[in-house]
Amino acid sequence: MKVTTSTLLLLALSAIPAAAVPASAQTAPKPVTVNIINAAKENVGTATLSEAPKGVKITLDIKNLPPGQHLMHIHQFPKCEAPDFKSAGPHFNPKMDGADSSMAAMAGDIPHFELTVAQNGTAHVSVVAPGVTMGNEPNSVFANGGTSLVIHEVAKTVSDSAPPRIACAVIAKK
Ligand SMILES: [Cu+2]
Repeated sequence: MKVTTSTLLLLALSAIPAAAVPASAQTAPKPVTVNIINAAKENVGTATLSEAPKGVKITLDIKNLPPGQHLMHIHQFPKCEAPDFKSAGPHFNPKMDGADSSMAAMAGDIPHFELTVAQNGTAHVSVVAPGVTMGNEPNSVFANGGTSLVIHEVAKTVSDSAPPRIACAVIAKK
């Protein structure tokens, strides 16, 4: 019995380092929290990006935005120059390898999502952007120095162009 017990103890002890630091924890990107500003350069909350099984989960903690529905996308450049945020460029749409790339939605799109801001100007919601990653891929939100999260005035696309941009957050590695 004595041998068995000490053998078990040894096994248990040797298993501790592997259990304490799983391999996935060493390679998974850390969540990144970015500040969102409006056209007046005021802080209107944060977005926390974390790796999801498929895509990047964006958790929004919004204050002082106009109530109602808004479009939100990931745009190409990590630049939020108020008041129009045109510096953020077009939707993030990296060239991807693979036959299906031309058929795919743009990486920066967040399909079937409208950001709903309550009457008091707040929103607490999370959504997964399925076309992006937080790794080293061309469609990573950190590719080419980063991207940006852009919130539009309304949720309707008017005559083929996106509505004005009312808020923006730079997404970049710190
Ligand atoms: Cu957009």
